[in-house]
Amino acid sequence: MSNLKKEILSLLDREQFISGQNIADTLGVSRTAIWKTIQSLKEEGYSIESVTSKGYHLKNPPKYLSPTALSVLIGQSGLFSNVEYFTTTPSTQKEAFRMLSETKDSFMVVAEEQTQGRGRFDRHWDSPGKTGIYISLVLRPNIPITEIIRFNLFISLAISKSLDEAFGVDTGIKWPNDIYLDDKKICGFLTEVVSESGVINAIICGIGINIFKDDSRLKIPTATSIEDIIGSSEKIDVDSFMERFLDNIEIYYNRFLNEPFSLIREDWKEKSIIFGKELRITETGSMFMARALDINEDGFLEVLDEEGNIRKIISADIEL
Ligand code: BT5
Repeated sequence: MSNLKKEILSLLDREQFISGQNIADTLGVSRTAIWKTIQSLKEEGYSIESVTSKGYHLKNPPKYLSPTALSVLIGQSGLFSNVEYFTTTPSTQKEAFRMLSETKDSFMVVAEEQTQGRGRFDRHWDSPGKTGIYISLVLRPNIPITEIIRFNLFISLAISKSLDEAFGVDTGIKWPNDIYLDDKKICGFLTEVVSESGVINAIICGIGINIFKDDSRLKIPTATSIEDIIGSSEKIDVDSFMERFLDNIEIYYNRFLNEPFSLIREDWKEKSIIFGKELRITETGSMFMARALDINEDGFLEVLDEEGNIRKIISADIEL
């Protein structure tokens, strides 16, 4: 990502104009270079107004994600060292796995569209272009693999809070790996791990979030998007969401590394939508009805089945 783009973006203001000469002097580059870079930012979706004798000002950020803004955020991140951005790719998970050997750091893969997006158990994840956010986070904790179930609890809270803060909604967590809004799925994530001798080498967490309306999603009656819920795309600012998201991922990832689940248990349960309901649970092919009792320190869900037995579940499909 061009540094000049980032630098120009940091100088452009929503309220006032800045002259091309002023930008050129501040950054020590030619006015032609400024002009070219502004054109390139416009192609990325930035609405930049230029008025003779006044200069430039930022009217509106792009409607969808901007690779430049994302790269600025990653530059400020205490967690990720790099972001790999694709306009289209088969799957960000696939790319993330491919890149594992290239670096020992934590990084992110982001795509505007996935042609072979996948869910858990190789199910399909609908990923049409510029209507959702498709991300794979690669994290490198040096901890036992048994900790991974707890990871999902912390990460689900980070995603849910980010959506609430950025879009003024009230999402719910459907254990183990869905985020719901108004009884429909707005986000799904899957956590995969590479480990050696029982110690995690990399967590590859793939997250798909539906932002804008898309007709292809109509075939999935359980799916919804932010635009579907808030009724308009006007107030949707994807870059601001990414800022909240990266902050929260960093906060909750650090909490995951340093704190027991008990410290976020009440917050998590408040966001959970599975308690107090009759659940249809499918676990390794067999189905049973049960009610959720609690979530334990290790992230196992405890349920009471119809025969009165308490069962501990690690991962399952749950229908409400
Ligand atoms: C998940 O799987 O919910 C995890 C989805 C993870 C997707 C991300 S996107 C970035 C990264 N790269 C990838 O290739 N994948 C990850 P699961 O619990 O198995 O849910 C899959 C089911 O959700 C499907 O069988 C559909 O019923 C439904 N579904 C598919 N696409 C959807 C969408 N866009 N929104 C809501 N529901 C969807």
